[in-house]
Amino acid sequence: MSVVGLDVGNENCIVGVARQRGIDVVLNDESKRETPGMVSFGEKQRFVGVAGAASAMMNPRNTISQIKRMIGRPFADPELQRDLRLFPFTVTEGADGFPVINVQYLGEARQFTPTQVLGMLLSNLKSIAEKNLGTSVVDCVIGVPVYFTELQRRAYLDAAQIAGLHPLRLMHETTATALAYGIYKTDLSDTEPINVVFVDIGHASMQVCIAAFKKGQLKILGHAFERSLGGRDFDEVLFDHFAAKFKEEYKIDVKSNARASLRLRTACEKAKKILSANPIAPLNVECLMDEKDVKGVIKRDEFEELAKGILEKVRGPCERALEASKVSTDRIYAVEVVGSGSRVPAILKILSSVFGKEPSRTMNASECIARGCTLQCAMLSPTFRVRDFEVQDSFPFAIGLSWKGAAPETEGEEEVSSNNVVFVKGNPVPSTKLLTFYRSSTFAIDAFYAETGELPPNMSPRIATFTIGPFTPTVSEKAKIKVKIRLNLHGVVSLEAATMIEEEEVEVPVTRKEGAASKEGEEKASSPGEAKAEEGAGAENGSSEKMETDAAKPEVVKKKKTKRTDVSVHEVIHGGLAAAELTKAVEKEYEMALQDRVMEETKESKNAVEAYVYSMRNKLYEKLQDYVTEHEREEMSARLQETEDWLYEDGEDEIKSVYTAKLAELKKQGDPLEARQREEELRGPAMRELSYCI
Ligand code: ATP
Ligand code: MG
Ligand code: K
Repeated sequence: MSVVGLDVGNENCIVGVARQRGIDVVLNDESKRETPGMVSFGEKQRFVGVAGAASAMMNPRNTISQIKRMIGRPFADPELQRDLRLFPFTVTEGADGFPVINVQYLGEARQFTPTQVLGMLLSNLKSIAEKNLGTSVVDCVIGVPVYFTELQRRAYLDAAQIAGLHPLRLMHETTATALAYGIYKTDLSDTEPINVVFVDIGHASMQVCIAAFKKGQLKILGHAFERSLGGRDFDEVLFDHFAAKFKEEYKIDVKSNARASLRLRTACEKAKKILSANPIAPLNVECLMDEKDVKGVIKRDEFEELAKGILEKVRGPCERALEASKVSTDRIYAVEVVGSGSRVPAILKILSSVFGKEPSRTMNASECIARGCTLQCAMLSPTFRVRDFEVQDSFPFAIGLSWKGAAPETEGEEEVSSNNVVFVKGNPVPSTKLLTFYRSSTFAIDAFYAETGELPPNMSPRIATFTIGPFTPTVSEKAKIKVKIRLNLHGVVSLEAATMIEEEEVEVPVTRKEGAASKEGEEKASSPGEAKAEEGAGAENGSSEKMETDAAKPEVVKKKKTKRTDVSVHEVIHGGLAAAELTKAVEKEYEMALQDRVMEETKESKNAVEAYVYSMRNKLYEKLQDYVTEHEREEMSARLQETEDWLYEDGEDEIKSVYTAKLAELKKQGDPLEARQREEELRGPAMRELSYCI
C-alpha cells in the first residue's frame, strides 16, 4: 500500500510520499521537485509534465495548461470564458454544455474533456511516485481548492479513476497546509488554542483559512477565497503593458500571434520574479515577431502601480476569513504565507496591514500542500502509524435538500431548518445526517447549494437528485424510510443508504422451561438475514425488539420485531460524467498510454543504435586497435558510417523492430572483434604469471 500526496497546481505539481523515516517530496525525471502541469499532444505521442512544458513553445496550440481552471465548469461560466481568452489552445462547447479541448494529436483533430486531460496529468504524477517508491501507487490524497464545487470534486475523482488512482480523500489545500504546520508543532497547549492564518496565493487563485491548534488537534475556523486572483494576473498586467508598448515602438501586434503571446507572457513572468528581489527588471525577447528583437525595462513601483487593482483584491478574502472564523486580529498567533504567487513584496505589505502582524514564511511555500496531503494519506492508511492528530475541516458552502410531501424527522441534536439547509456553511467535513421520511412509494430528494453568492457566476445551484425506491410498505400505508446523507471526506454530497423500517408482530413458538419465563422476555428475537445493525445514531437500537408475552398462550408468543430492508437509491449528478463515459475514458487513456510507451521504447531503441555507432567507432581506434586487422577496421567503419547516415535519412522515423534488427546486425559484425580483445586480455596476465613461475 502506497502513501502518496499530490498537489496539482495550475502551474506546478508536487508529489509527496511517505517512507518509514518520514515524508519526502520526490524528484521527477528531470530531478526537479516541481512538475509543470502541462500536457502536450504531438504527432506521435503525448508529452506530459516536464516533457509537456518542453514542447509548449514549439507546439503552443496543442499544449494544455491550467487544466484545474477548466475542470467541472460549464462552458458558459464567465470566469471560464475570461480564462479561455488567455489560453493559446482551442476550447469549444460540448453537447453537454461543458468545455471540450480541441487538439491535433497523432496527425488528426481530436477532442478531450478537461477531466481526461487531468487524468493524464495525474497519471504522470502517479508514475513519478512509482519510480521513486519502486511499487505501484493507487491510494493517495489529492489537494483541491476549498472553493471547488461538487462537480469539480467529482471530476477530480473521475480523473483519478482514469489515472488508476484511488483517492482516500480530496483534501482542501489550505487544510493540508495547516496539517503540515501543526503536526510537527511540539509546543501546542491542551487548553489554550492558537489561531494561525494561512494565506495561499498560487498561479490562478487565492485561498485563506484560519485554523485553531491545540495539542493533537487542528480545527479549521473558517475558509475564504478569491477564485481569480493569482500570480498569472500579475503576468497579465505586465503583458498588457508591454504588448501596448511594443505595438507602438516596434509596430508588432503580439496579441494576434499565439506563439509571440506565449513568449512575451513567459518573459513577463520572468520580469515579475526579478522584481520580487530587485527594484528594476529588464525584459528582452529576441525575434519576438516579424523578426524583431524587443527590449524594455520595468521598475518595481511602476509594476505596483500597474498591479494596483489586483493588489487591492488581496484584502477581500482575508477579511472574509476573519469574519467566517469570528477571530479578531489581536487573537492571531501567526500569519503563514505560502504559494509562490505570494512572493510579490507588495502582497506582504497588504497582509500585514489587514492582520496587524508581520506575515511569516516559515513553511516550505511550494511543498506544504503535498506534504499535508501525504500526512493525511498516512493517517488514513492502515499501514502507517502517525502521531494522533485530529483534523477538523469545515465546508465553505451551505447545502440544502428538498423533497415533495411532508418534511422528514431528524435525529441527533441538529434540526433540519425551515429552509432545508442540512449542512450549514462551516459544517464539519465529513459529516452525516439521518433523516426519516414517511412515504408510500418511490420519492426523490434534491441536493442543492443553499446560498449561491459564493458560487461561480451563472452556476446552477442543483447538485444531485437521489431517487429512493421502489419499495412496498407491508405493515401500514406509509413506510418509515431512513435516509443517511453524508458530506463525505471529499466534500461530496452522497446518499449513503436508505432503509425501510417496519415494525411487525410475529408469532414465535416458545418452549417454556420451568422458571425461565422472565429471562425469555429479555432475549432478542432475531431471524438471521433480516435484522441489520444500524450504523450511526439509531434511536431504536436496543429498544426496538422488545417482546410482549401473552400469558394465555404459553406455546406461542407475539413479538414486535423491527424489519430493516435496504431500499435502492438512484443518483443523478447534474452535469457529471456518466459511468459508461468514464469506462470509455479509462480505456482511451490506456490506449494512449500504450502509444506513448511504444514511442518511448522506439526512441530508446533508436538511441541504442546511435550509441553503438559512436562507441564502436571510438573503440576501433582505441581499445580494439591492436586486435583488428586494417581490413576489418575499414569494413566495420564503413558499416558504422552507413548506419549513421541511415539514422539521419531513411531510418529517421522507423518502428522499434527495425532499430532492434539494425543493432543486432551491427553487433553480429562487431561482437567477434570485441570478443577477440577480451580473450586476449584474459590470456595476457595468465601467461605473464606463468613466465614468472618459470
Ligand atoms: P494554483 O495554486 O493557482 O493552482 P500553483 O499551485 O501551480 O497554482 P504556485 O506554484 O504556488 O501555483 O505559484 C505559481 C505562481 O507563482 C506563478 O504565477 C509564478 O509566476 C509565481 N512566482 C513564482 N516565483 C515567484 C517570485 N519569485 N515572485 C513572484 N511570483 C513568483
Ligand atoms: Mg497551489
Ligand atoms: K494510519
